[in-house]
Amino acid sequence: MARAAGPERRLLAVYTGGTIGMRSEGGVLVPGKGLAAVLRMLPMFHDEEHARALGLPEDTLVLPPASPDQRVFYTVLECQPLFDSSDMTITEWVQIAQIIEELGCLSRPPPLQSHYARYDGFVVIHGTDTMAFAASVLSFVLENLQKTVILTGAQVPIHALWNDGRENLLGALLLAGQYVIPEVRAFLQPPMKGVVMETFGSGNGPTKPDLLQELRAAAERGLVIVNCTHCLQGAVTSDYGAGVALSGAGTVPGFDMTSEAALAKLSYVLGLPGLSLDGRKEEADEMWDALVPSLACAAAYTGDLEALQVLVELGSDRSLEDFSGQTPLHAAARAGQAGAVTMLLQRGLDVNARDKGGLSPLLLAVGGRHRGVIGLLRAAGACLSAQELEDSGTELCRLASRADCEGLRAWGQAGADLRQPGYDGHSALHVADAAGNLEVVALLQNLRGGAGDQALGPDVFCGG
Ligand code: ASN
Repeated sequence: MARAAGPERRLLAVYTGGTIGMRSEGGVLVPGKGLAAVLRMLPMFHDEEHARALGLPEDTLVLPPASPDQRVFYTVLECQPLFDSSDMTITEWVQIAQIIEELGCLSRPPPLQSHYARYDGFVVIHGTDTMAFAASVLSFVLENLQKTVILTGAQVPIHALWNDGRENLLGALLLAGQYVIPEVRAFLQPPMKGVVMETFGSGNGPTKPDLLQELRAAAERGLVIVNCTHCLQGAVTSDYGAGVALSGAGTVPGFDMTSEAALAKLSYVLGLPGLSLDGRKEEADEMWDALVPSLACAAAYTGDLEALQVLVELGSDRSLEDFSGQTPLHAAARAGQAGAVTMLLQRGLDVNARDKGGLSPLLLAVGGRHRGVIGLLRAAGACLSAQELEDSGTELCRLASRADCEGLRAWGQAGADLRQPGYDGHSALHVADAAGNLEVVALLQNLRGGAGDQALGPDVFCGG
């Protein structure tokens, strides 16, 4: 952003609609015509004396002097129809770009010279509902922009007694008039050190070669560009070619970080004294290590096999344990996601891994009574530790007292000895018998007579 030079700055204010110029009709706000006439009557927006002295044409307004040696002149170009911006679509946003770039107002014949050539800067007066979309479209459509384009709007109409419109519009006119803020690409130029980009869906963006080339060149100059999704949930993944192209151009995937978090982290990292680009790479690796396992666990928990596969591949040469020592196999077992468990076992994840709380996938599957998953884990060699086998007695008694047959079956299938006494020396069978719960008694007796996974005694012994 640089201060604009010259005694006269000429702006085009493209009025597309929005609350800022709305009027009340039948108790509801609708787009209102004649914004220029309203502005002409407000001294903060028009210096009538100066306009008269200069003999300005009817359609030209001039701001009171903001600095002694510069005046901002502007023309309001009112579009037809005017829109509540929630009614605007890509067509209207492209038309705004066309107004700026080439022809003329939708309602007037094209001027001899393009608006882009005739004006020093542009203010787009737009409804706030979809302003963010309009801004995004313009930032992509107005290629190689060298002049300032500012979007503004309001929550209260400008002619209301109290309103935010006057300040917003005046701020936009002053900024566009007094400063040169070229397009977002130019944002990649020094002295910029880091940029957070917000992209679509799972981190996808335009793959136009010139854009990718700019990103690549900036990344090679040492600019750190973090790619975050604008979605509230989900993460930047490598599912789409459009996303992979951005990382291929040197951007750093922000995974599920919000843009705010990415900006804070980037500012912190870039602000650390004496940190070299290599140091930043290490930081990026740390970020990677912190995020991939958590994302893989989340995908395993929800049974999102596609995402899980990508993440497991991404982290193939690194540990997939998250901060709590949990692996994706723990998460899949806890949620009873048999498909994810199968995939992870095939990928060779440790079936008996313990998290920081000492829990194994098998124990978590038992806790959730996920019999299918218990079967898969046992077949892959999962077993309860000697300590767990010993401690299981008390848990079995608790289950028996609650007549929790599914829980008892799960423990039996996991290899627990259903005769194991609890802390007071009584077994689950004693508890069920004393409570007169015949169903549980029958179940425990039946399991006693079973074989393999259903047998009373553990058929697999683990050390420890
Ligand atoms: N509905 C209005 C619009 O987007 C909201 C506003 O401008 N404050 O046009």
